[in-house]
Amino acid sequence: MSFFDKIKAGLKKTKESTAANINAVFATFRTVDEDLLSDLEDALILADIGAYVAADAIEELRKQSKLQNLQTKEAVIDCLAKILAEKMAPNNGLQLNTKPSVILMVGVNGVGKTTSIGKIGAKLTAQGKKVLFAAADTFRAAAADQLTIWAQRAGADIVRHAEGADPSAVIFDAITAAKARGCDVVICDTAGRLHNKQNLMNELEKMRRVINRELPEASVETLLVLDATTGQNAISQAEGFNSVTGLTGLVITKLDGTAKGGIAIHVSSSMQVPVKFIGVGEQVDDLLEFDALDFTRGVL
Ligand SMILES: Nc1nc2c(ncn2[C@@H]2O[C@H](COP(=O)(O)OP(=O)(O)OP(=O)(O)O)[C@@H](O)[C@H]2O)c(=O)[nH]1
Ligand SMILES: [Mg+2]
Repeated sequence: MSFFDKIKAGLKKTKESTAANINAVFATFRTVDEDLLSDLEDALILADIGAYVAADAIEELRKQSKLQNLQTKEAVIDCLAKILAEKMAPNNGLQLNTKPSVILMVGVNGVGKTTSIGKIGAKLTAQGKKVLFAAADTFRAAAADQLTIWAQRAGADIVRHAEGADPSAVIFDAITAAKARGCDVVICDTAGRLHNKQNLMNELEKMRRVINRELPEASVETLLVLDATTGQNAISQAEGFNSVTGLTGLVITKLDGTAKGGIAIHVSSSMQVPVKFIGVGEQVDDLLEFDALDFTRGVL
């Protein structure tokens, strides 16, 4: 499957549902008027783009439709796709400029952290990078086993400790090993945690401190993994994790399983954190580098 076919297939449910709503809006289209704008706004909100973001986008569309004298359905939709894409934080790609660099994956339980690490690791090793996984989800033994399988699949090394070990100690050892072995990137898996559980968030802060202490000059990407099927709760997850670890990017997973893909637009534009990847399936190559305009066109 080509890249664009994958985006299209991954967004199939969102597209079908949103496109049906938008087609209904345009069923009696003659000109861009207040009724049309208001119905479009409703369609955006139904796709989980969020009320504020939708209202801003429609306001901008009102202006642009006059300036550009938009006459056709296609022109209106294309203009709206561009407006929404521009509202999102621009994707600057993974910033991994030091050797080693670090990627810290965080998020609530079951969102796809470990799977996304496997997929990102495979992308990096395919680029010729030496990658090491740190199994800092020590909460359950199966977590490190799962990451070990992904390490084999991705051609990455792994550092793991026994179940129940201090996750910060795993990260410390992984960084030490990465320095000794000349690795390019350390990717740290962490246990799923709720953003409002203070003790677990403190543990995460400690991991972040160890990285800063051991690699003060290093590029560090802190990526929040969000499950697209969870809807509006993604916003409070993003705010909670951002206040503790400072997010540099988002990975939106399970887009293949939801009609609410607009949540990616909502979180990225309201928090001004870029979406770096989207997950559209369970296989190793089901992770796509994010392109805002392809995405908003796919949604609409
Ligand atoms: N359909 C689909 N499934 C996904 C995607 N990403 C992850 N999954 C599935 O989601 C489930 C949970 O994935 P994990 O990677 O274990 O999630 P996690 O965040 O590491 O979970 P915890 O460590 O328990 O917090 C697995 O069955 C994955 O195969 C995706 O993009 N699409
Ligand atoms: Mg996991």
